Order: sequence, then structure tokens, then C-alpha cells
Amino acid sequence: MHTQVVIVGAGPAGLLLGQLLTRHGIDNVIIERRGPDHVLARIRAGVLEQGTVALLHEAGVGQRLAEEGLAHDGFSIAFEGRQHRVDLKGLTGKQVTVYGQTEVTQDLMEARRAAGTTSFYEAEDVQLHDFDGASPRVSFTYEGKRRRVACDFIAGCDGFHGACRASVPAGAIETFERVYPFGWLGLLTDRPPASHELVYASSAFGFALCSMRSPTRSRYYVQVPRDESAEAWSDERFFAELRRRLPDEVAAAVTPGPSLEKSVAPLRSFVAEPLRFGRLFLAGDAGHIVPPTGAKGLNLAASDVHYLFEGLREHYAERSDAGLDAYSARALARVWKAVRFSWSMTNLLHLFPEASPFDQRIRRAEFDYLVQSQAALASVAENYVGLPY
Ligand code: RFL
Ligand code: PHB
Repeated sequence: MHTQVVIVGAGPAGLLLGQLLTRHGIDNVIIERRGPDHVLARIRAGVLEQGTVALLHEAGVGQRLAEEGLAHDGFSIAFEGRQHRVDLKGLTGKQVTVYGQTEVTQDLMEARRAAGTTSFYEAEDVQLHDFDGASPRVSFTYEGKRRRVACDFIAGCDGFHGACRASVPAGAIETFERVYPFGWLGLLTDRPPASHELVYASSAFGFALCSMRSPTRSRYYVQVPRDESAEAWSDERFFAELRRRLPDEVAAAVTPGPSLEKSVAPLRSFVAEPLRFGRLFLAGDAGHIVPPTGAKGLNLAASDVHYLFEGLREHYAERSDAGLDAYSARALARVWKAVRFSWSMTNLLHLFPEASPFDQRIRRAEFDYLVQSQAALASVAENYVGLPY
């Protein structure tokens, strides 16, 4: 089998790239390790930047997003019980859209099915070959048989634990990493959200976040030790801890409900450089990870896909490799700014087990400065709504 682009991974990065390529007549095949139901069951991101929304429209999957996505003009930061609204619209003229990653994934999967583009789900033992030469190939086991797809390019969209980055010789790649000593325990419930906008709260008991998926479905998070097990948390324990960490008026507005999903995500910052190795390109979590505090992971996957798609389109339509040659540097320049923002939001809002009283005073001063300075607020708002592509 031959195709123009093999995409490894059917998360949002792989599916979005596939959809953009298909719409421009560029042949592609997706190879995914899991089944479609497993991919759809992963509850993750919820906040989309305007650039991500625009890209989803460009990919032809903007209809349900336009109908059901919730436009938010701001969000709140609470620190030791004091709450301050960040007026995104007033400070930047932009909004963000609350629309779950599962919905994005479902819309993209349906569009791919409708277009009849080839995908292999439940592909085992995916291996990459000869991506440093002119004729790369990807092999995998599907329905018990070993298969091979030859291609012009490989897009590594297979997430942090995928096969693509792991296939690159150690000497050709440099990685940068910060592992945080905590994770987020998330809970999804069919109850109205505590507030009509997101509330990020830092307290003496640790961080908490009130988010949502719809006017009737809430998503909450609390900071927990990195190796915590979700089984240790009954729904009752979760809601008691959540409320303890929120300002009184927000805590009072929380409606507890049975969990539809509850899981722990450890926090990490990670960047691989470069993002290109011959004819292999890494995009999304395969190339970088940010802690979720800035709501940037899915949005970075989208901006990578934008740059990579433009490069591939130019290659086929204009016979120019300028975009592909610039891919790694362009993507990384945006990635590092989001890594910085996510790291700084994480530092400001979380309780670090090793923090000294000095560190704690610095965090308080940073919050005080933020809420008293239009310049500081504008900086947070500009990063939160998303830096330009
Ligand atoms: P994904 O979604 O991990 O998809 C990778 C796909 O590749 C498959 N795969 C393989 N396929 C073939 N062969 C192999 N060897 C393979 N290994 C893996 C996997 O099965 C999977 O289907 O990566 P992608 O597409 O790059 O998308 C990235 C986003 O999923 C991620 O950045 C966000 O979810 C991060 N994130 C958030 N991002 C935001 O922009 N806004 C948010 O509000 C936000 N909140 C979050 C988040 C991530 C969280 N967790 C759980 C880490 C909240 C949480 C709690
Ligand atoms: C979410 O709704 O899952 C969510 C929202 C904002 C974040 C992280 C996660 O910063």
C-alpha cells in the first residue's frame, strides 16, 4: 500500500491533520493503536483558543462546535479566598470556547468516516522505517497480519508515549523536561457548573479548578500527590476537598453529583527538539507536553498541525519545501511560549511540597501584582486566549 502521508495516532492532532489533508486532495492513512471507543472515552481538554476554533472550521468540522460550544469572555483566579476576574474580552478583544476534546475528536472521526479516508484502528506494534531516506514506510500488525504502508512523509501524532519520537536515534534529539510533584484528579458530573466561567483557585490546601462541558455538565479538578490513585477518592471525599479549596461563594454554588469519570493526570512540562527528522514530523503531545493549568495542550497540537499542514500543502501544490523546512522552528517558537505560560500558571497556583515560607510570600506577591496591574493582567489574558500563529 502507498499513500502520501502516513499519520500515526488518531488523537486530535492526527485527525485534524488528516482532515485538512483530505480536503486538499492529499492522500493520507491513519494508524492508531487503540479502538475508536477508547479514543473517544478519554476525557481531557475543554478550552479552545480562537485559532483552534478557526482551524476546525477550516477543516469543515465547525458546525456542532458553533452550535454547542460555550463562548467565554473571561475566567477567575482565586488566591487564598480572594477572587479576581480576568476580562479576556476587555483585555484582548478575544474569547475562548469551552467544547470538550471528546466532542472535537468525535466530529473529526465522523468527518473522516464520511470522507471515506482509510484508518487502521487497533493496529499493534507500529514501526517506522527509513524516514531518514527518500522512501519511508510504516509497518504494523492489523487483524493478525503484518502490513506495510509506503509514503512520502510520516506525521508522528501519537502522543507522549507513542512510537514516533521513540524511533529517533538518541543522538539526533534533545529533550527538556520538568516533572511536577503533583497531579490533577479530575471528576466529570452531570450537574450544572458552579460558575458560568472557569475558576482557577489556589488555597492553603492546594489547587482546584471549576470547569464545565455544557450548562448541565461540570468538570472539576483538585491537585493531588503525583502517585495518588483515583480509587482512594469517593465522590463525597472529592467534593468536600474541592469546596475546602474554593472561595466561599464558589464553594456554596458547587452542586455535587455522581462521577461519570474520575482519573489522575500527573503534571509535566516536556519539549523535544527538533520536531523534524528527515521525512518524520512530530506534532502535538508526541513532541511536547504542558501541564494543563494554562489550557494549552490541545491548542498547541492544533497550531503544530496548522504549520505542518501548510508545509505539506506547499510541498504538493507549489513544489516548495520552504514550509516543511521551517516547520520545526516555527512550531517550537510557539510551543516554548506556551510552555513558559503553563509553567508560570502552575507555579503561581499550586502548592509545592518543598515550598518555603519565602516561596509562599512570592506567590502571594505575584497574585497581588497580577490583580493590581493592567499590564500583568493583559499579559495573562493574551497568553490564555492564545498567541498568534
Ligand atoms: P493524544 O490525544 O495523546 O493522541 C495520541 C494518539 O496516538 C495513539 N498512539 C499510538 N498510535 C499508534 N501507535 C502507537 N505506538 C501509539 N501510541 C499512541 C494514542 O492512542 C492516541 O489516540 O495526542 P494529541 O493528538 O497530540 O493531542 C494532545 C491533547 O490530547 C492534549 O494536549 C490535551 O488533552 C492536553 N489538555 C488540555 N489541552 C488544552 O488545550 N486545553 C485544556 O483545557 C486541556 N486540559 C489536558 C487537559 C490534558 C489532560 N490530561 C489528562 C493529560 C486536562 C487534562 C486532565
Ligand atoms: C477542562 O475543562 O478540562 C480544563 C479547563 C481548563 C484547564 C484545564 C482543563 O486549564
